Amino acid sequence: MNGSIRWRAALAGIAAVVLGVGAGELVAAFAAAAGPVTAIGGALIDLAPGWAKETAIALFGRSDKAALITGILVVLVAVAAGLGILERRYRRMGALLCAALGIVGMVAATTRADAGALALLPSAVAGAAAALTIGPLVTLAGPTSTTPTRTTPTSITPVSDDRVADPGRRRFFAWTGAAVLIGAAAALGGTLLQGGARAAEAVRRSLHLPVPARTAPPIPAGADLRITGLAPLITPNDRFYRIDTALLVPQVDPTTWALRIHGMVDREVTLTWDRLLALPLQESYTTLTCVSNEVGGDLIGNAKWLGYPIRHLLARAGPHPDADMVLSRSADGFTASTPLPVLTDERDAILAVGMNGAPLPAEHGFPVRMVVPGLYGYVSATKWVVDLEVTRFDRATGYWTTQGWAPRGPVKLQSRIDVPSAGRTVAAGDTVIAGVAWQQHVGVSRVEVSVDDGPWQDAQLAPAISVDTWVQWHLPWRATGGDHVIRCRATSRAGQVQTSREAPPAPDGATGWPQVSVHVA
Ligand SMILES: Nc1nc2c(c(=O)[nH]1)N[C@H]1C(S)=C(S)[C@@H](COP(=O)(O)O)O[C@H]1N2
Ligand SMILES: [Mo]
Repeated sequence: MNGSIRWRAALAGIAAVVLGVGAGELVAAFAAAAGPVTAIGGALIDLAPGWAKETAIALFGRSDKAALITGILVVLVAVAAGLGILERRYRRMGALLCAALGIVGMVAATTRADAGALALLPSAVAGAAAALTIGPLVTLAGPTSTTPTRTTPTSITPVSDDRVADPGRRRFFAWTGAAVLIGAAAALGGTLLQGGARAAEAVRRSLHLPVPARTAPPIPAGADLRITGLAPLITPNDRFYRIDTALLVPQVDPTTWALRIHGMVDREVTLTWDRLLALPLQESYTTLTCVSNEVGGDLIGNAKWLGYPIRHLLARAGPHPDADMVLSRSADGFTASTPLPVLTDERDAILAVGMNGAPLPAEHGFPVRMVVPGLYGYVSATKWVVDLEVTRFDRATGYWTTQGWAPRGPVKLQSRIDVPSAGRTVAAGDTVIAGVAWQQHVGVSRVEVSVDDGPWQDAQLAPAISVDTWVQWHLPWRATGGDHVIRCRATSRAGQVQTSREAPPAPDGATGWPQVSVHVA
């Protein structure tokens, strides 16, 4: 057997596995999941008997995790070399075993306590990348043992000649070198990105928000009707809708976070995390809505926010009289255009740090976001906010406005039927129709329901937390057999009746009456 070809096959195996692991670690950073090596390491820690862990700690101390990772990498390199040699002998065998290694990583990933929806992805990608590259790289290494090779005469060709004359050899080293470099760069990049993510998450978890200087008034009795199928009055953080342009949730370290207020102001103001937390923070309930919400849609949620009024910060900066807009900008470059008067009037437009008693979840803007009652999120609710530029609507444009959406986005009067849910079969007899209605910062004074185009009947409104939140409503209904269509419409505290005119979400919010079809058996 040709020794140098065997070495190259081993090298090809290593290169393929390095590329695979690198791809896996990079994907891990974007999938917010453990990389293949970390997943296997974590599973090994769980599987290892107590004495082994203690020995490792005794031997390596606080470097025990680094030692474990190093150990895994050494074993992986040895296995990879073997796979390359195998692949040369038995075509596809190396590729198959690369895929099998990927599956081992996937199984390991499922055992992690923090395994998310994308937990399997990094190892799947790693296995696939290695399996796909090992064959071609081994082919470049030289003729396989099954391919007829020139025998004895070439074996005695001087090595130096071989080096100079063999372009295949150069191609092999170019490709393997490229695979190793790309894999190593991806692994490094992925590890750094994951490290950043973990650092921000660790800070978030260990964080204790200050006690509010002003707590929210208690929720009125009966505000939450607790009807099965009806959206709860307060939306739990893990059920709160999420809308943003961020493929990878931005990881913002609060200790280095700063907000700059500048533009058409008398003096620039910079706020750090510590100084923000030292301010008298206040709680407020505000319902957040997305302009993309269809009639009947669920891109809406209600939470208790903790934050500091933006108007006080703007007052410090001193906006110029001819300014009419604040362009807020996030750490990842999203921008929103908010009318200046909305941020300077008495409403609870805040820089929020807390959501339902916890620090903002990363995907809802940790460490700091804006919450502004009365405006759709795209023109007000900037998450991961780092910059407020006082400017004018005729000088600057927010992210979605450049995509054709309206520059200003006041929330439109809307309502939704949650019970009975659409398409359901309902048992005949006494039941209930229930839902929510909202027009933040205006408030809802009435909701009416019509069954099968019959007369409008007044639903009973639950007490509202405030005009800044949605309100629940219900109406007893004696359901008779057959198919029925239920519609509703709200009236605002300003006396406006929800329009029946149907409009799509673009450019400034959907309108029309929600309707639900049910079958009563
Ligand atoms: N940084 C950033 N902030 C953002 C967005 C975004 O894409 N990036 N989307 C906005 C939109 S369109 C909405 S509706 C709300 C949604 O907030 P949520 O994801 O916390 O529900 O965030 C707003 N803030
Ligand atoms: Mo939105």
